[in-house]
Amino acid sequence: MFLKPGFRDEYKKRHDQIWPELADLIKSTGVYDYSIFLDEETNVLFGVQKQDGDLSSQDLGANPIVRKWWKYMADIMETNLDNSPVTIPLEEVFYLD
Ligand code: RM4
Repeated sequence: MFLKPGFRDEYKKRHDQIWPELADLIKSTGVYDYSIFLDEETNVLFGVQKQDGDLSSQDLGANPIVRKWWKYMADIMETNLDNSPVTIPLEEVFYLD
């Protein structure tokens, strides 16, 4: 994902105060160990999460809570026309168990 420049503190603040209903929804989908890291040089947000199932947090766009969150976040992130964050799936090139 991509943060608009200058919004590091606001992005962190909003996630420190994540809506309980959104956190509950994400967890109930089977997503856990979910972190988002920011590269402050490029404003790239790197999200990594484990899934107990087939769905990731980005697959919940039909849910009204997620739609509301994406709209809330749209002023500080690069988004698609439906307010979903622009994302690039990454290829795993190394894994050590
Ligand atoms: C991010 C973005 C993601 C969401 C997390 C909680 O800023 O909106 O889609 O999974 O927040």
